[in-house]
Amino acid sequence: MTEITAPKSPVTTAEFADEIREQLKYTQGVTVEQATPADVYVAASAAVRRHLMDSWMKTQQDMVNGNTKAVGYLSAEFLMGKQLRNALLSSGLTQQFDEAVEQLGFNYQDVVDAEYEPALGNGGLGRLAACFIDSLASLGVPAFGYGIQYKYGIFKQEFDDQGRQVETPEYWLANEEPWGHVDYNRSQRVNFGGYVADEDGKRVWHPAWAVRAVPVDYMVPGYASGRVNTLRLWSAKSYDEFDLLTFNKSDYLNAVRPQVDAENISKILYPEDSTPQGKSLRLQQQYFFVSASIHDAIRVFYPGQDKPDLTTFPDKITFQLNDTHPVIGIPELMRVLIDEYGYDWDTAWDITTRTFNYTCHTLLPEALEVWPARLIGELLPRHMEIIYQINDHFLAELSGKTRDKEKIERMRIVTQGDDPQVRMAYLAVAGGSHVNGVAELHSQLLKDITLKDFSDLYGEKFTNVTNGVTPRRFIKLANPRLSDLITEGLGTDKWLSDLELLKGLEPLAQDDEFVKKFAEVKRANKVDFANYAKREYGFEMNPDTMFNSMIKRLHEYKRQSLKILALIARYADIKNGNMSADDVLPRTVIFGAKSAPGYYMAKLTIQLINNVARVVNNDPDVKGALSVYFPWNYNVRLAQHLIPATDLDEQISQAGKEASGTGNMKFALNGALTVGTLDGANVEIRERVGAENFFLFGMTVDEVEDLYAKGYGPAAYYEADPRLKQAIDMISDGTFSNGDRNTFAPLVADWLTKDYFMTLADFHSYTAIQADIEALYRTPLEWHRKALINVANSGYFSSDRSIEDYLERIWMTGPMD
Ligand code: 26W
Repeated sequence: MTEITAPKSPVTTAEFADEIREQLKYTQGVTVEQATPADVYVAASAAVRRHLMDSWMKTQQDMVNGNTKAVGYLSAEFLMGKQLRNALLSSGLTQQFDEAVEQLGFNYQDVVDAEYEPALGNGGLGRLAACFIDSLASLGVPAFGYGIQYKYGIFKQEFDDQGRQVETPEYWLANEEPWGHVDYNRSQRVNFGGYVADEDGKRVWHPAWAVRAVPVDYMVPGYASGRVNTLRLWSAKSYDEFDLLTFNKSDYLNAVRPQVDAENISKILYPEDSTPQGKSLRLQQQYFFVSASIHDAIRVFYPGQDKPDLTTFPDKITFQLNDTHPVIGIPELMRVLIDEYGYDWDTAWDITTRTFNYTCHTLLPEALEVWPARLIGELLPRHMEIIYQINDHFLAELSGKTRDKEKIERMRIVTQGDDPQVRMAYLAVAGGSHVNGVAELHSQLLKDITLKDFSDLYGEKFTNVTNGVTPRRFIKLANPRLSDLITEGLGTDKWLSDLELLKGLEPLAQDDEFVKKFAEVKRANKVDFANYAKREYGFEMNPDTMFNSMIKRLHEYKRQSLKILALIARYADIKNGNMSADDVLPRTVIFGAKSAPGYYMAKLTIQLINNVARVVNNDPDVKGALSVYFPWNYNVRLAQHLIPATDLDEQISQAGKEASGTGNMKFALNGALTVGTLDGANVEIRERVGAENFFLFGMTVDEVEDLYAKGYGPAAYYEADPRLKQAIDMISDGTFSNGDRNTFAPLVADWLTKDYFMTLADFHSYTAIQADIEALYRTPLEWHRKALINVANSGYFSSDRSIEDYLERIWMTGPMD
């Protein structure tokens, strides 16, 4: 008997079909006959929302009336992915929906496809935030996600006829969006600019302009918890008022400028991940959503109170700072407490430091945001004063802790000199209770290197929470076949809310019949993906080849270049006659990656991949042995299709550079094997699934450090390895650029002279491990056995476990009663 714990359907198919008809008629004003799939999508979404409404309202009431501390997850990005199927899953309406839609005369896939993906994030950090709010709701923890409703999400990626990335705007709100509820009655005023004056012994901020932050509320339904939390994304609106003084001076255009500019604040998501641009608009965005969120939390938790006792604020809510982007919240809460509520400095500081915690998501020093004090001073003059004061207090505190003057200098929150800079990560450590990295190795490196001085003096603040991913979206929704097989194997579907139960599959890895079923699931998923790729991209993929994927942002440290060089070397093996096409294990290599629009090397790498794909796929000599595809516009939807169909996953960053990775977890949970370095969460995945079930290669963090110290010369590797030399030479000689030797010259020059991420040094071990990979793949039963062992041992990488770790180590709260 299989135990089913999934939410039970509240209505029959016929009833749900009636609800859709009602929505179509009374909200949208169309008959079923007139309706398009997009109409049905909107109607069905509205109908599901109604089913969630009671739980949503009750959750909000319980949150305010109960005494369980809430979590406020402050994040500039929430990369949610499509909403409908997830909401159906949580409300137990999946089957009713599928059947009702068919009854109404529609194809359910057309209806689901009508949903536009809200792509309000760049990559890992934004998707993690989305997984975390899913887990918070599923665990019944009272929580708000707070962020920005950007009008334009991450750009849409296309490739031109040269294979170059072209960015086009992603106006996801062009069509009706049934999930967000715009709540004009709960807006907040956010001020900017102006000056600060001394008045009655107090510092008083006189802002120059303001925007109206209007909340757009999204339901975050928990899975089998009966709870529905809120994701509150702020949208910027202008105020209907203008500066009469300026206006009377007959300078109309300047008088209305603030109104015109105001709405720009939430217009666009910055497409940079890792290299902050220090742009004024970005700081405006950060302050905008953080200020609105802090005031919102006070409104929610002290309803109707003019003089709330905010010394209890840290008992009501704990704010998690998702990277440095919301760190301006620290001086903002100080300002609110001191200027708006009259608390003294020490009380305000005590409240503030007990309210905030900070998660760092990077190891790249250039990704830690630093703002010019001049810029903060112009936009937020009162905050800049407070930051200087925090800096002074902090330096005083430090001199009580150490006599090491140089150390104290290094730890300044505001640097000295002509153009002082505010280091947001330092401000976050000083102004919060806890700091965490996102994988064991990353947290260790933060303590040893990036934030060493801080960890020396404030060791107790530092902790680790290894990332995780939601099994609801990334197993159940993305991979229904595997989900059914897991439920069959375990005799229960409880694993969806307790992923460690996957461990129960481990004995089944010794049962050849079960392993064969598991292999059939993979095979069927590959056929599905091939069909999808044909339909969406016009690609012809052969599901009888190994599907080998590398999907992630394009960044030098992630080393897509290592993959492409190895691929070219394999291509050359066949061309040279060193290997016959028949001897090669047939592989389909699939890349998905966006590059920051201004990141020259990354964009050139995209162009190279596309051109290698063009040459390889059109070469009859390698036909059947090797093909390369680069589906454009990689997003959550594509990930959900590709991950379940992948045999081999690439996690090949230079050791010590990838903070965690979360794609690696999604792949392992979907029965792909990983080829990877000892970096980020790869280390923990390998530990759990077993070294014999993971393809490890490359230098370790220590070896990388030693080689840097010794002096790294990439040219020597080029000279020493004829396969590497030939691969690079083929790029130089124009094989992939119609004979043009200049196109990829900057990449080649970089590899041969700098190669900061040591792609060349790891080339040999990376290509050597391919023999093991291919040998194993030639014995399918053994391959799939190992893949199943990966699934069985990856339950730890559920975001439910991550959230439980946050609750216990950082937030000190738990589920509502
Ligand atoms: C423009 C400034 C900036 C700087 C850093 C924008 C975005 C970032 C992010 C921190 C980049 C990011 O997404 N980091 C990724 O976070 C994931 C979730 O913790 C990790 O799994 C990835 O390893 C890390 O690269």
